[in-house]
Amino acid sequence: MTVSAPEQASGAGTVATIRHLVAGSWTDGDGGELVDTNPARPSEVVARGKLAGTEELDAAVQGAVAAFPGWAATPFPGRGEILARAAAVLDANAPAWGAELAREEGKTLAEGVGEVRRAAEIFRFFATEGLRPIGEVYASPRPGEQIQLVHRPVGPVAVITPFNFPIAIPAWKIAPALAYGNTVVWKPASSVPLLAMRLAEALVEAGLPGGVLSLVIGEGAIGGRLVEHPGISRVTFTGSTGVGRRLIERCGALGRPIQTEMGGKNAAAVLGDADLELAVDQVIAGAFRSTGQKCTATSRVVVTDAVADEFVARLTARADALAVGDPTDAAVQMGPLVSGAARDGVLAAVAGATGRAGVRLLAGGTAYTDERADGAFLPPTVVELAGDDPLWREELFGPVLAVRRAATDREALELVNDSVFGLSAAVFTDNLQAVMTAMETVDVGILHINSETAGADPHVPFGGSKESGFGPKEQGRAAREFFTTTTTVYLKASGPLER
Ligand code: UN1
Repeated sequence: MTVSAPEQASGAGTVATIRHLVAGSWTDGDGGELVDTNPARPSEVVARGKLAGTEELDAAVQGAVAAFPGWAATPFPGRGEILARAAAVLDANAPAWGAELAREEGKTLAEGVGEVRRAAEIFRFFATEGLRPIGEVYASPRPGEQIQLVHRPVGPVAVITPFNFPIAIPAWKIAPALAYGNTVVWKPASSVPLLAMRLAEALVEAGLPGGVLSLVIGEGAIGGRLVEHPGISRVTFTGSTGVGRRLIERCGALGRPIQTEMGGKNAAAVLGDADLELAVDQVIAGAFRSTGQKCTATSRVVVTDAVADEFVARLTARADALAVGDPTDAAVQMGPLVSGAARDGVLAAVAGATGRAGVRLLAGGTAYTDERADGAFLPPTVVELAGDDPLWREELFGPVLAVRRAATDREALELVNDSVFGLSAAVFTDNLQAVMTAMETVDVGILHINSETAGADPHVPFGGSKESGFGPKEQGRAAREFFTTTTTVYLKASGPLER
């Protein structure tokens, strides 16, 4: 099949054309218009084109079904070499694609380039996955028999990804899906089509056979159709808890396995003996990198009374001092939110809270009136709460940090658990008893001792508890659980060796 790639790297001022990769060919889309804009300067168009329509989606799934037997039967060096080549393409393009990421999504240039390199790292990890053990052998209670657990690919997988890590989250779903022999139909958030095309482009350049990965850029309805499509075997989703829950219900009705990575309201506990300089540094990074738009972002802090005044004073000063502006400017530390609508939603939640009893605004909280007013900018915002409040409970997905004080270290750790979410938490202390208590009682999927709540290494499991996640964990060897199915084989010869 002929494949013509999208045009080369688009710098400031250029407008890329949105295309979809359907069963091995780049297509123009037969759905509605899509205009992808720069959230720092909404009048600047980054990419333009058409959304995918239902015919393209159906062709993509058919392509994935048709390509599956050949890809599943490809011995692992063949699959691994393609993933390794894709990693090299990602690395080579990291500066250009990282800049596009900053322009399209709004995170800083350093974070954008870092994210493309992280995607490369993920592909490198999964490129060698075929060299690791792929099954288990058990003893049998019967003579002459062995029991083997064999992992097999599951079939065409639907991958649905959010805007906030436009290339890393797709990489950590697509790389293991492909490494274990599955084919993929991928629907990214329609606000980040350019970076989605870049990842697909890297895999095409690496030699991925047509149909093994299709990219359909569409809105919610296309995602819904994809999830329910009869050709799809499993669904992996990262996004909001609301959408995730609806997809879980749909998949439940279809008896279709689904893995979801959803919301977070991650707390950092700063205990009485904490290194305050470290804690302030890490909480600032956790709360405001990516403009707080990470499911792992620090959005709550509990600080023990003994150090609360000093911690809050230092934290507020640092938040006020962050440089907010165009994320492609290397001196800027925090860019805009993904869109004006996202900014307005966060602003409304903060404005609503500041009228309530027990809520004290310490930093930020109001929109810019200078040259940043047109962009989706918000200042780093810190709010102190005297007790419970919606700002304590609801995920805002923006640069807003809610602080509460606790009388004791024990109470601080208890407040970390005071959430329906359980993705990640951080505890700042060198007190071994507090660390052990946190390890045993804090109900989260990821626990950081003396580091920020965000971040995920590619070789270790990632995912949350409570309402943050559903189904097996992602990344590292944990990814095998979702992207393979097992067959327990009772293996016995039918008779003696000599017949
Ligand atoms: C990170 O903390 O670096 O959607 C990654 C999210 C998470 C990824 C976090 N699934 O923000």
